[in-house]
Amino acid sequence: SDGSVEQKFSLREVLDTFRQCLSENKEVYLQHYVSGWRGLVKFLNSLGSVFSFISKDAVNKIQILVNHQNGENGGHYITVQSMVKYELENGLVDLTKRGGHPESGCRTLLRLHRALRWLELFLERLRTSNEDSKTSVMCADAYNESLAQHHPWVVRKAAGVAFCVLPGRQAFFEVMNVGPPEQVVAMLGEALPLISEVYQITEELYSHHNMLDLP
Ligand code: 1PX
Repeated sequence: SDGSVEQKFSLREVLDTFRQCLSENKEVYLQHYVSGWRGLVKFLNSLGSVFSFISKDAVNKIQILVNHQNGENGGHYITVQSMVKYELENGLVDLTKRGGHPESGCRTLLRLHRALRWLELFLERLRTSNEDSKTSVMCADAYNESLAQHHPWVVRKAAGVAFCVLPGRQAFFEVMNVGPPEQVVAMLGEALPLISEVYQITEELYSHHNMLDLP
């Protein structure tokens, strides 16, 4: 809002939380992962209510993870690695079909993890785009290459409609509140390797435990 003294939302801070995600021995801190997503959801909400069916689902998943962290077994939900170990060793994950554990941390995080791949692809397209590039097209291409493969037709259709009302590249860059386009591009260049590393580490962990298709 104009004239307000409160710190303006900046995507830079959000992407910085992904820097804090990695521990020294390359484990992924759940707390920072979750706050990264919180910031992204805030950004999404600032784009308008057409996107609320998307942010609602993300918020729901964030809340499930937060509940695990604050629950009586919260001590096991410090890193993604410790969460996976704990839930697997205690039979808390539905591995082949949905059953007694529809809200396991593992299946919930997997949904955000897949969305992180979309983010990585989308941001890379934004980074290398030019003034004539269309955000809707970049977003749809990134989606089709990643998340769409895990979504039923009706969700893909709704997502496609939402992409069409994305602001153009210039307005989009302004909402990011990072500065002039060159600065946005530079920030993306810094943030992308971090996001990519977090994604890669999680992907290898899930693949190692055969959990890439959790129901
Ligand atoms: C500078 C760019 C920053 C943009 C930040 C945007 C943040 C986007 C946050 C998206 C989070 C999406 C989480 C989706 C998780 C999911 O796949 N859920 C589905 C499966 O869950 P289930 O529990 O049933 O197994 C669920 O069915 C999802 C439904 C909602 C629709 C998801 C559409 C995802 C489109 C992602 C692209 C977001 C476009 C934002 C445009 C900027």
